[in-house]
Amino acid sequence: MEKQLETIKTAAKSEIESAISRQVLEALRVKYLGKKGELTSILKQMGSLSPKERPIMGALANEVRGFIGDILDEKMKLLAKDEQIEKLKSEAIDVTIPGNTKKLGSLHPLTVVLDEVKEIFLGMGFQIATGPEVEWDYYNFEALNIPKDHPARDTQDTFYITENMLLRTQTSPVQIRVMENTKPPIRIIAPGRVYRADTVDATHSPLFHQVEGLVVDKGISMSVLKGSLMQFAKRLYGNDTKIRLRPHHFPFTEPSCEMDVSCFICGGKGCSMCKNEGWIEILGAGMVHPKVLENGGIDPNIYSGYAFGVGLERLTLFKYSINDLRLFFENDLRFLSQF
Ligand code: 2U9
Repeated sequence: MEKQLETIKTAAKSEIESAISRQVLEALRVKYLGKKGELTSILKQMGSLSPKERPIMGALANEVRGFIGDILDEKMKLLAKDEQIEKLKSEAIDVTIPGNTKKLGSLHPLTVVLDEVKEIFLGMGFQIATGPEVEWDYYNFEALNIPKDHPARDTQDTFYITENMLLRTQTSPVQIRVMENTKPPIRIIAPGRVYRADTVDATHSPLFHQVEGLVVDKGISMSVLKGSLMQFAKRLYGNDTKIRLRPHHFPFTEPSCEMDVSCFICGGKGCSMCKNEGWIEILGAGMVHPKVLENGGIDPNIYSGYAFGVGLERLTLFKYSINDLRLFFENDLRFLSQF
């Protein structure tokens, strides 16, 4: 029996020492110390010993039990510590790994410039007005003094839904609608998409954006127009910007003009941007035609007004020295992410 106990002790020691996990150790505890374990089955044989041998074997068995119990506990602690270290290692955060930066989008250049234009006019007391892109022929042409046989119908050819319904060629119909239901003073800008049956090239697109403006009040004159549009030009292109008005013709304004700004690249000396002119044309404007005021339900004998129209693409091309308007519509991120 003594030999059996020694064998158990040696086998238990080697198995416990080479155990690789706490589950394996638990299994060894059951194997050696459990109710049906090897040590218990030996103790059960004690009855067959002589009264002299019994206490000696009893003491030896207890010593083996204590020994196995101790090395089990010790090994258990050791493995728990190892597992803890492994866990900490696997959960450790490497603060030297570069972070996952989220790519931020940016505003479209047309939106950037439109926001700037809005800000400038809001600062001068204007309100923002909008209206439908699908318009009646009446609001887009007739009310603006462009009857069916007018040559301006050719330069503003558009897409027709029916004979009387079309995609608007300008945002002017918005101003007619505002005049119809607003008593002056009126001070609005109408930004929005407009359409023309044009072939796409570097300076033309069948869809583009306009910002038009309308001021109607008593005593509005050409000098009010000039002062306001000069402020607009200075705010958009810098305080040193100069303007000049050249006579022009539009069916809806009389007198009419085009406004040039001094070239913001060369300051007026002449360069490739201004084609050596020193000036760049940015908008059209004029005093609202009396007939157009009447069409909007406003008495031209009491009120007068000025209006202007500007192409947003054109403003933006100049602002960022871009030479092809198609870039605005192609959604190439190499272009768009620069703004
Ligand atoms: C009402 C009365 C008058 C709006 C105006 C222009 C001059 C003009 C062009 C700019 C570039 C069109 O996009 S473009 O090709 N527009 O030159 N627009 S005056 O006049 C109005 C508008 C509404 C009731």
